[in-house]
Amino acid sequence: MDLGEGLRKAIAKLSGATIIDARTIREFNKELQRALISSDVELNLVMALTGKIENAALKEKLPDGISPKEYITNMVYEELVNLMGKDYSPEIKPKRILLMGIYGSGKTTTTGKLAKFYQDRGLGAGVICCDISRPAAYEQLESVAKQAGVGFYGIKGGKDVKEIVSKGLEELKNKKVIICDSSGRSGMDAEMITELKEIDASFRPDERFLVINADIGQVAGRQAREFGSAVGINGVIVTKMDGSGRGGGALSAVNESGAKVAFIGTGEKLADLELYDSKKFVGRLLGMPDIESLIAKVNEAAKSVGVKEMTDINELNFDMFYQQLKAMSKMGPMKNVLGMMGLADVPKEMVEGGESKLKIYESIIGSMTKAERNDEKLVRNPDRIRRIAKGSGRTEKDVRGLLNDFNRMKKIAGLMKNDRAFKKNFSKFAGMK
Ligand SMILES: Nc1nc2c(ncn2[C@@H]2O[C@H](COP(=O)(O)OP(=O)(O)OP(=O)(O)O)[C@@H](O)[C@H]2O)c(=O)[nH]1
Ligand SMILES: [Mg+2]
Repeated sequence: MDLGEGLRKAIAKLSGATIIDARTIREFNKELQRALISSDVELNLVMALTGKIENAALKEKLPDGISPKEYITNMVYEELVNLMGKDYSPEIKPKRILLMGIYGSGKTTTTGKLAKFYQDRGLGAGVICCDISRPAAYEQLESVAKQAGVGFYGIKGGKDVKEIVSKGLEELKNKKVIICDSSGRSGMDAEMITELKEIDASFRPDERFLVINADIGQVAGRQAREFGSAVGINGVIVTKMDGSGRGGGALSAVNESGAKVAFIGTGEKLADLELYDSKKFVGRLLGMPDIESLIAKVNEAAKSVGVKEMTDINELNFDMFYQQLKAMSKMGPMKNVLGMMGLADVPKEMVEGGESKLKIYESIIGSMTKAERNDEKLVRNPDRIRRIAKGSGRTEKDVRGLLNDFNRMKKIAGLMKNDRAFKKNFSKFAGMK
């Protein structure tokens, strides 16, 4: 069970509660503890958090007009945000960045992701291979750099990091952001530290990041401390947040160590890098809509299929609706998209149902005339419904279903800016409540 699922399960227990009594809060806390501990959050932190919740929930009077569930969810949200740290916003300016970390933590992949991150923001980027330990390190980074479309420098078989750095800086002198990838080892050792210090002295980085695999959970705290005192770090990049059940443990431990989480890696692809924002992270875990990320994703997908930006919701017609459906299918798996909408625990059948619904609607809209696509009122005519159903090989009920959804979408789009209303209405739209 992942952390989000556990937390939402705990919160679901409060659904029917009309008052917060000691028993309710204890049962809730037990679930909360189980979820956090199974995600490898340090025991002391877990106990402190649930203790705080118990105290506050039993002492404070419930404000008017708010349910126990809303009240406690909000408290858990605030406490988890504290536990998981802050947000990070890097300065978008020329700089040198050094990445370090133990073997296999994701340094080389992240070097490429970061280079792309800055290049996408208008700063030409280049990477230097200072991994002199692993045989294929040169080729791997070269290929990553090529994919990212950024500059690359390395010396195949080279063993002198000082030489690599000075030649690399010369070669990449036209690049605004330069990122240096370094060797990994199975643990912190004297050789690694010496090598890092040598790179550090000639590369003179503005930022040093420790790359950590989320799988190591609370050990991340110790690692951040060790690298911090041996070489000095400006922050931590936690990778493999997509596959690890221990991400919560890693994030909270890094925060506890006093280091900052700067980015998180959420997949193997170059685009799978996110600026860390504990509010967003916790919000997603608790099933709160992440409208900002959703809108960014929608815009990105819309751009990729050439959808015209809609300025007035009344302009929405079937052509646009069709384009939007196409864009939606480019936004990635329905499950992730629903997660951002705050609907993380939608049953599997419904997710699949949603996916096949898109296909049905595509075929129905494909059978409409141009006039019908522009004017939804025409499609309300029973003769036309019959004809469109026949032409698309669908039922008349399917066509009427599309009309309903189209109209609901029109209403919802108008409400998109208001989180709560959006969530409520989206749930209605998707027939989930
Ligand atoms: N799912 C997932 N996989 C990742 C992520 N980041 C890296 N990986 C994968 O993890 C593996 C190791 O990544 P590398 O970038 O080679 O790690 P490294 O730290 O450079 O490894 P060494 O150079 O051997 O120390 C690769 O298979 C990557 O594709 C991530 O955020 N999510
Ligand atoms: Mg590497």
